[in-house]
Amino acid sequence: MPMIATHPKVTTEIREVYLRDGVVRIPGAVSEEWLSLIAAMADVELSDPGEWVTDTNPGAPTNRLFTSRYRWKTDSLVNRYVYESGVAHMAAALMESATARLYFDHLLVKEPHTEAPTPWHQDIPYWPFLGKQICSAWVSVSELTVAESSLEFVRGSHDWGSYFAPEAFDGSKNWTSDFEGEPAPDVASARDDYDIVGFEVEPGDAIFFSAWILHGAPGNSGDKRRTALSTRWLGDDVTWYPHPGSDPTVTDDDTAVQSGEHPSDDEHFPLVYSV
Ligand SMILES: O=C(O)CCC(=O)C(=O)O
Repeated sequence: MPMIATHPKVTTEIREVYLRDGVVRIPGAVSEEWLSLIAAMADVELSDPGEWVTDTNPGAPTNRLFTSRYRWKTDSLVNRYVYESGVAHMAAALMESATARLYFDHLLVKEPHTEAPTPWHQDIPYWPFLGKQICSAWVSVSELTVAESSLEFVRGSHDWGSYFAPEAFDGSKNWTSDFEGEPAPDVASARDDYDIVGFEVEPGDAIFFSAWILHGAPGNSGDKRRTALSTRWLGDDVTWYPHPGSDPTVTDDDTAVQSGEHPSDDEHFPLVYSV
């Protein structure tokens, strides 16, 4: 039996739910001290955005989804969060992995009264990896209902064996003209046909979910900003798979890792947790 990570917050029941449904909420996963630091970091990032940003309505106080990625190398708070918050360790334990490497950090701010939903999608086709042990840890800094844009999932869809073509979050057809995968199903128009689970969250709860699960979020109908910090984790079985339509932030030009190999590249995908 290979060694796998264990963590006190990842009980057998929680791990089984994650493996069966593709998603699980861990209450109080991240301690309170991080939350105000993340909220303050988001304020700074909104006024002085980093390199990998999407923004549906720059400067606006409503109707705006702002995202910023790959800041663990340049933002000391994000770097400390990656290494010290404990989410890498929990991700490894949930995935039944001995290790967790960081793929990227992702700040996702949805301003109050933002109508546009986050479209239903799978993460894996956007990413230059294959493997089952790959997940996100999405942490909200505030209390949220689904109507305030917490996340929803199609339970069990991580096991469908599907690979859906990436689409841009701003509603344009695809985020590149070149992509792999079949069109994603229109879950929003046929919700009753799917086993949808949504999560209300308290500050510091983490929603861990497989990169293979279909998920989305409604707009933010509430009066407060929705700030979430998601980190993306690679476990033992993950292999490098750059392909048409995959995330251009780290490509074959940046790494010596060859297709089909585990991404043992500490410069780009640092080993954050190991048993
Ligand atoms: O925060 C959101 O609205 C979307 C999050 C998401 O789709 C993801 O983290 O993969």
